[in-house]
Amino acid sequence: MNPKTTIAGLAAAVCAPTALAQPATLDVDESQSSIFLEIELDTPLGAQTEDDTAALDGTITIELDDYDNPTAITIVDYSFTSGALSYVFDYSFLGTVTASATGLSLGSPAGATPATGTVDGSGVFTVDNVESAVTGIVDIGGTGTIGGIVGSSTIDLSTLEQQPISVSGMIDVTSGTITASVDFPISNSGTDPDTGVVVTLTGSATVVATGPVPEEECPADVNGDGLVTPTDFSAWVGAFNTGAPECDQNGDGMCTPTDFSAWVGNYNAGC
Ligand SMILES: [Ca+2]
Ligand SMILES: [Ca+2]
Repeated sequence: MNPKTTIAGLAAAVCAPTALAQPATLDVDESQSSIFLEIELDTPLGAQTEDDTAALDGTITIELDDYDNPTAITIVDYSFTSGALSYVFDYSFLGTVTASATGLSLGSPAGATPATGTVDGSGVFTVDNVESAVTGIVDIGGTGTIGGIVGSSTIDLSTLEQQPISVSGMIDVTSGTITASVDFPISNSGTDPDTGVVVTLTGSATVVATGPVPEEECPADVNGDGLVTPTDFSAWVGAFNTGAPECDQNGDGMCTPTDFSAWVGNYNAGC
């Protein structure tokens, strides 16, 4: 049998730029991304709140159900790091407390489950139950009476209880480039066991990240010329004979005769 007769009459299909759902890794634009962190220091001599900001760097990996008209977004993982933050709490004649936050990072804990949310027609999205791990060291020290009360304490943020967060933002796909503007809330508190001083952290990581729309997978285009045509059949036969990766049309990791009917199916599906 001439195998080409098997597929005779199938129109050649040009691979459209629509991508199948697959993850896209976006780079954080440090010039547009920052962490804002407020520290409330609750001491027997009163509570005070100070804030500071620093640039943020890192990556975020997302997946859109449709890179042309997304209706769902999955946050696969993310990892952001910031520069040091510093705080001065002025207790007037009672002295001064200084705090610094170093080694700050915000990201998905190891083994986190990707979380999915909906995207509306204008690209606005919310994703709930995003697992979050905040790490970093907050060092606190002081002078005068307040310094004596607060003492010198170190809070390791990674030891505090970590709760899943709701992440919101805006997604835009233009000319093959994805731009995500995302707000990650930060909320945590810790108590120094020796002094009873309560340190509460509140803030957010505001991230603008960009990256290319992932390359589409087009398994039927075995010869990789960007077109799905009957010549891909002979290319598939060649891949079958040599056991090349392109032979595997059903994605089971093996090159077997069943991949022939899978190729026909992929051919008919186009790209
Ligand atoms: Ca081809
Ligand atoms: Ca296979």
